[in-house]
Amino acid sequence: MRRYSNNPIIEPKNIPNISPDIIDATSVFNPGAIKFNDKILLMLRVQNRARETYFIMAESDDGIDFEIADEYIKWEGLEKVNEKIYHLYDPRITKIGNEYYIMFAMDIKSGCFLGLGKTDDFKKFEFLGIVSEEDNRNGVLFPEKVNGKYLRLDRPNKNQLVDGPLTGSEIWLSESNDLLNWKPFKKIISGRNHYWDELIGAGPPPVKTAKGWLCIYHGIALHYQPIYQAGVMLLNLKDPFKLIARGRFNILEPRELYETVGQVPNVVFPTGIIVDEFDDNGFAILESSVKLYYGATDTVIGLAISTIQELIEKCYE
Ligand code: BMA
Repeated sequence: MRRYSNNPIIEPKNIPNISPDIIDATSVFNPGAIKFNDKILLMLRVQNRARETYFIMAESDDGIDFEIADEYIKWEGLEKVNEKIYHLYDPRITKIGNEYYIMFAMDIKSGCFLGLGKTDDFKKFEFLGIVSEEDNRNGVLFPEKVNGKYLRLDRPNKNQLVDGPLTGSEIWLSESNDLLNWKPFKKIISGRNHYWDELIGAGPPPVKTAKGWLCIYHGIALHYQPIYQAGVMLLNLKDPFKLIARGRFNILEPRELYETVGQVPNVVFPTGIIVDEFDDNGFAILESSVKLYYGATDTVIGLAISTIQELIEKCYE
């Protein structure tokens, strides 16, 4: 992928003070992205100096210069969780029908689970519920039902890193009839030990192309310190549990200073994708440009650019 030349596009200093909770923000990263009313919207993950997490909306005409809201998102219905909530983070936004769904990780007292919210105007946000039974992260909804079921990629957390978080080495496809109750259906891919993607997790929502569902995921190489990178895979359109191709090489890795030095070094973490053009049947056009939004070092947001065609080719390399 090609980095935008003026990366990072959003930094902590761009976050307005939202007194009394956010003053002189520490970091802004791992944003959800979606097109809405001809604008590109990002849902920013912002951390303050208390290391508390907030979601803040940002909007742009060109996907580069963003205007950041001066209030943070308040989820209606979050009070129905009767357990201490520490953080909601890493939102992924998917449009299904006329609704916009946001799936995010929730650190609560009993572990890390997937939460689901929705909005139709990006002004009012409703929390729908906790939607994973087991510890899980990186939940990403498909933009339409397939074979009569809602689908998502997710990443059960089953690997305990020494001195680190509970993480995972498998991306699964789960299915649901109502978006609230989910059943793991099939494992899609496993981490490749010794290579760039030993631990893995889904990235932005899958993109429908004539060649299959194009999915960007993150992979972690377990060195002295973990290195977070991004890669691609292609899933069968009608049976998305069937892997068609998976790239050997990563498509983005920490190289620039803002990707190597920061709160958490050596992290690029893709969470938002904007595809410019779709055909009348809802397939991304091969020549269409793709904007990938990613968190870098858990500190700033970067933008990287490619095309659908190039990303599909990378799946086969
Ligand atoms: C992962 C997630 C991400 C984070 C990354 C690097 O486990 O928690 O939110 O960006 O680690 O710290």
